[in-house]
Amino acid sequence: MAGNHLKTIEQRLLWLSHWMIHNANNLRDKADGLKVGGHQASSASMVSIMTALYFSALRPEDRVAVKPHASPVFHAMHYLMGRLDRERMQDFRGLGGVQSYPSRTKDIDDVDFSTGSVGLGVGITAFASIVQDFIQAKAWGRDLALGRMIALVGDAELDEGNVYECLQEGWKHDLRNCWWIIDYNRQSLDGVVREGLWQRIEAIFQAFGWDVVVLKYGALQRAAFEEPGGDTLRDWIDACPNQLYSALTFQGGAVWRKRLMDDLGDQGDVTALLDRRSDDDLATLMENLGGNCVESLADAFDTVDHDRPTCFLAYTIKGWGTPLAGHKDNHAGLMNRTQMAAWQTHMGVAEGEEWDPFATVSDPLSLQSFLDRVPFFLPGPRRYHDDVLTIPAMDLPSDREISTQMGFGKILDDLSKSDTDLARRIVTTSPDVTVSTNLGPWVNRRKLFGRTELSDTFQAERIASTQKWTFAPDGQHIELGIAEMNLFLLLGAAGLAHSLFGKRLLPIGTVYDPFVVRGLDALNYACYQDARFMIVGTPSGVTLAPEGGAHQSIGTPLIGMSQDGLAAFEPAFLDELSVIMHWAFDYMQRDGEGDPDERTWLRDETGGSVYLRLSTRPVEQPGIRRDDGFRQGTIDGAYWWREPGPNCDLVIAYQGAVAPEAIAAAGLIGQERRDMGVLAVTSADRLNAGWTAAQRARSRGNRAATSHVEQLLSRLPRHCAVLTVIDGHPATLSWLGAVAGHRTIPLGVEHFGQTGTISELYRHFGIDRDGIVHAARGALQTGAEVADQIGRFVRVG
Ligand SMILES: Cc1ncc(C[n+]2csc(CCOP(=O)(O)OP(=O)(O)O)c2C)c(N)n1
Ligand SMILES: [Mg+2]
Repeated sequence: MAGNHLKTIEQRLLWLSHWMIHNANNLRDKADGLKVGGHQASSASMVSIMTALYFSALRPEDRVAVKPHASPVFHAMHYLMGRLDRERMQDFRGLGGVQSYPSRTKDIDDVDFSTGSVGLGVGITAFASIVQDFIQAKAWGRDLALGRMIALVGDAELDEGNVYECLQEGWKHDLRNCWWIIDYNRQSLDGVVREGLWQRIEAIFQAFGWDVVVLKYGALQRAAFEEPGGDTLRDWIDACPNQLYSALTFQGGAVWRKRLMDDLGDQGDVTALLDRRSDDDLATLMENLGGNCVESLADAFDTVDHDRPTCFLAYTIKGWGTPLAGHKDNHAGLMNRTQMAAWQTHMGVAEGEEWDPFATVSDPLSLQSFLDRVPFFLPGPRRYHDDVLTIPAMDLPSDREISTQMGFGKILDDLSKSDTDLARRIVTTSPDVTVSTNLGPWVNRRKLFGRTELSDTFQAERIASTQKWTFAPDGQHIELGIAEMNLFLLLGAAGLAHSLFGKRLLPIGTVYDPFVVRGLDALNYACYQDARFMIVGTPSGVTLAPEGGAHQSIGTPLIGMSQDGLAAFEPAFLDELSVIMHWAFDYMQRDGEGDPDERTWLRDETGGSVYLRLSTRPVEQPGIRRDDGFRQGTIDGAYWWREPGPNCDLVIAYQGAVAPEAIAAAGLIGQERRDMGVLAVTSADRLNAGWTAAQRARSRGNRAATSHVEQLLSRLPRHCAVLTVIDGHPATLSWLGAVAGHRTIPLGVEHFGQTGTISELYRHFGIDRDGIVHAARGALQTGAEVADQIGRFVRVG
């Protein structure tokens, strides 16, 4: 009975997913005449797998990353369950409609992981499982019911390197409760995959300790193999090249028969086996691969009675059950109107009933009562919450001279000594740069996470070392290998813990700043899913000096500015860093449910993740400032280090580790120009975001909206020049002049890779104090000339 329902659901999902794509491309008004797209063939390939999974195997604690281009099936499923309205279905890929690829933030149905960039959805499931283990091993997390973290994977998706990076990391962490179900349709976007890929897949997964379950034949095929001549048919199928199998599938029953008769027809039993079937039945038989057979799939899922990571290699046909089946060009292919009309008849859907979830269902009441009892859907949407943690005051180290990286380590070390909820919920991680990014003291106290205890042999052997490397279930640092993709996938998973598992974590990752780029797409997806974490890029810029030109970061401040969902800071002093970290722990916990775009003109209320770009350069500290103006300015992105006077004709605006240069240069110039100002920028990102947001708000009628940077700069005289300086790309700050119309001289770094001492490199790039003074004098001179010219022009005029 359940089997019948599964078959009915599978056919309903096949129809609805294809109809929503057809509607969007052929029936709905298309304002700009562009193709809408949607992947009918990729969806068809997955309907059986998703039916067996969601309607039979899954339990509410399980989580699934759905292959991006199976999004129509995913939404059709929620529509069938009555959890998605028809309007949104009709608006597939439209503004406010269901998304092209499942999205946690933009879709309203119960998406567990946003996918779209292939490979990332696969990887995050492994890290979600590790996070789940991390939580359950803690006193505060014991009540968590462990679920399976499941990825639905396209076979070509396995070309993405991050998949293998994550396999290796999973093996190190004793990964469990993780299933990857490969839609082995042997087609990618462009063509047909190489022969024998399955052997490579099997070997690789087994090498990393995974069980591999191959689902090659469906129930019909297995039954046929039992008939006389069945062995021969199976051998033929096994030997058939992927391309040929696809081509024959596309051509249908008569061509299948001819080819099989040509190859095997002189063998009496096989001929009889084929003769017992009509062309249509023969096509159905040949297309009845394991991954297109709900019955076989449901059985296979049901048989797993352990928590070992498991890879299901499910043979499927791309475009299964449709006229697109098997064609090598079907990835972006869509049924045309004529094909759709014929297919509608074939599917038995009456005209006018295309959107009816239960069209063609012979016993709707029985199906409804089955759907009402599907375990996975029973509890409703699974978006959880957890209490907001109180943030204790943070003590500041009193060093007279210290770098921001060192200060970060000390602040964390202080937290590690405290017995607070906040400290208990912090999880740190780093791609093999734990010690060199100053996480060491934290790890010494809070230990590494491992499901089983593992003591530090060096300690046991009494060999002197500053670092204790002890693993324990209550450990709070997750050790990662070098792969930066894994870092951001883990931060993504841990940063969603409150929503996925109802247990809040405050994840902090450290990485060498240039290698943010190495994990950028995973960072983007972590933010896109509204995961909450702190990422610390350190050391950064050319300031890391002799440590290596090849480790310099130039563009990361611009990444910090342009990355949605990430507030980027680059403090220079420790009191700034402490204010920012305190604020960040709160910002990371703000309620961001729904789409942050939609709710407010300043993202502040919705919260997000935080990026700190730090440095190893020891900087003399100004003493600890505690006044509200300083605090608020630091968080909003800037404050006056030196207030400009009424006749100010020069402002030096700096961000980050170049602070001593900017301040010293101002000291030199300021002797002649008492009114000059120095703007300490802690976050070009927040300054800029406030500026554009205020403009949008004003254009929407909120005339009072004004931003922090506008308030800071609008008081400067019109002729004042703004010199900006940063150890990073000058574009980060060069826009400051546009805020209130001031001429700007942007200094920074535009070339990569030269080693040297800090002073050599700063001089080389003109961001040392002399370089700043020189550029400022030039600007002032030009400024005077310009003013003079304007004056003359005015006089002449
Ligand atoms: C990182 C990334 N690169 C490229 C694409 C474009 N793209 C979308 S689907 C696809 C091919 C996927 O083939 P497969 O995984 O086998 O899925 P199938 O459609 O066959 O089920 C490609 C290249 C993408 N979505 N993400
Ligand atoms: Mg494929």
